[in-house]
Amino acid sequence: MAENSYGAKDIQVLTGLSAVRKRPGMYIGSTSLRGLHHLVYEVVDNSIDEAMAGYCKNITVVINKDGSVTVTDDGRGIPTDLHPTLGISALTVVMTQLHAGGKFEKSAYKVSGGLHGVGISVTNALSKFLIAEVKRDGKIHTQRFERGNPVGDMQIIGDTTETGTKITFMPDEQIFETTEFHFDTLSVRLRELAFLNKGVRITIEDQITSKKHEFEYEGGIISFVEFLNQNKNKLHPPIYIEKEKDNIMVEVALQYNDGYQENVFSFANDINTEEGGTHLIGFKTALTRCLNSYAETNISADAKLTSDDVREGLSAVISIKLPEPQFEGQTKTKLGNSEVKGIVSSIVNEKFGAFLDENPSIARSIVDKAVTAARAREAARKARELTRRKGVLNHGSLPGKLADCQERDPAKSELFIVEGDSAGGSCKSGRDRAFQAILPLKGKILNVEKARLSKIFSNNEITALITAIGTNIGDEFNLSKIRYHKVIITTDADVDGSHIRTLLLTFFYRYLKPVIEAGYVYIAQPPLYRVKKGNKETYLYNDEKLNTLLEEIGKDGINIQRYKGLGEMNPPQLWETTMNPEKRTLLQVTIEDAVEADNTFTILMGDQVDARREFIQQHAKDVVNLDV
Ligand code: 0RA
Repeated sequence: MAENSYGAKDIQVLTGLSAVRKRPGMYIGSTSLRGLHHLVYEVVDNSIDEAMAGYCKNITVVINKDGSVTVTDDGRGIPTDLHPTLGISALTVVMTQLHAGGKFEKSAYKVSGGLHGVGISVTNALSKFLIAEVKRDGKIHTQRFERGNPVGDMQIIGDTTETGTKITFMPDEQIFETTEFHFDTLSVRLRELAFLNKGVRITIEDQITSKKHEFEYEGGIISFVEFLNQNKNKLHPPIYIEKEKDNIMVEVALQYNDGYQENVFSFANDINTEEGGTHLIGFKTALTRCLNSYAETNISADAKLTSDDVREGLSAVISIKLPEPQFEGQTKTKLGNSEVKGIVSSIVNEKFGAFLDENPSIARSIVDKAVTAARAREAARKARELTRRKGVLNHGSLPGKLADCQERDPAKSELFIVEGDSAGGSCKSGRDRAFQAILPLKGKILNVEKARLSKIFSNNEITALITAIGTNIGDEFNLSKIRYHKVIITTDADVDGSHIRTLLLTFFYRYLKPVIEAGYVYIAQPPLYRVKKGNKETYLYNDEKLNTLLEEIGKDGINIQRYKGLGEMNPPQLWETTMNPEKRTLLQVTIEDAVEADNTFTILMGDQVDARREFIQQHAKDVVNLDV
């Protein structure tokens, strides 16, 4: 855009985006990894809108070698004609103005506008550069932006018979804490979008690691539920409910498996409502009511199934589309529209109720399962009362083997969970007792996948862990009672160590999920090698680093020690390499992928021997690497 063509109207455009740069959190939630990934979603949401309007079939997302991302679609292309009031191309307006919807509004339920109701201009504002390429009206148009500002006018660079939009952007390191996109995080969300928008083909490719996934699901959320229940023993084929009422479109797919975990995901206008909301409440209410009512008329008159009882072993997806969603809650992922609860519950009541009446044998197996759950819950309650009376889980009586720290402020305290007494001893001697506590756990902790709550409470290693952490679990869980803001899983770099780490993560995932979500769970990174040449020694944390080093300095006169376990390091070495906050690296555990995590745990720990064998064979390479 020529310097002299700026006028008051353009200044207004530019202030719009400088607000985004000044307070990015207001528009994308945060400037952490989560916010970074939002940049991609804001663009993809527009492509999804095109697909839902029937104009687009293929969407591809590529993480480029330079760290930028390219999103391409074969939709109609962003309009490129002169904007009637602003006097600049519509492309420039869409890219530089917040809420450039208005005249361009495409459908009643459009998802673009995303989680925070913004749009593609926000991605532009927070990008070091962005290049838009639009194929439309027989021409290829392009325009470059830097930190939201156009760098020159839109150009026509060629002819084409195709239509579509290609957006390449580089996140601005002045804005984000990190600018490195995670393939897995993007992949999970894009898969979700492919489930929620049946028929769209979404491809994601990482040119740095050469990973590539393609998603296309003709079954929509039915495919989603099948995916959630893969590798599980299903009680019946998925049940699908669909109905529109008062301009609100409700879709539900559900299927029970013979396990105990609940896997229910809810969406409003394709946004994953992680904090739930009125649609989820409506669903749960109706589910409980239908099953109680079926049980009362057909099985026993006094069925008293709770909502928890009917959700054991349930995998379900609730997806609603509504014209004016209200998002509330900490992460703006809780649906607030009050009218939705009644609409969803009446639709589920009607349709699921009818399904049960028409399918008595399936109805029977679901009710039987819920009744068993109700009994188990009662038994668990009794067991819990018993342990509470014994004082096992009471605050104040810390486990005997916990070597606690002196610090009392949880924000400054760290807990190392260490495998075995001998490693525990070394860590105890190596630590800084002012703020570091050590809890040694014996061997393999209880396999939590197969155990019910009542059994978990009677396992010594588990109760020691729960008491040390301080939050309790289940109904009594209270995050504010946490005793350490860093709970660090410290296991050996071998097969056993990785098994114990998986078990601990399973336990955290199932019973202490908010502790992971709060960012309090970490994995320690003990070194794999110590390389000594003369009196110079270096610790190395992976095989690649070792190879690089050996290439650099050659093998002559070098002493390499491979650490099989923490026990092989003396206490000062442990401090130096693994525990000293100044030197160590910790991996923070996140629940980026509750679905994926659930699958891994299920495969590793569940009943399905074939799936487990296959998983272990597929990952055998990694396991061998760990145990050279
Ligand atoms: C405004 C209006 C129309 C389409 C789009 C924006 C649009 C935006 C993006 C962003 C990525 N891909 C996109 N595809 C389309 C409607 C255009 C029309 O009416 O022809």
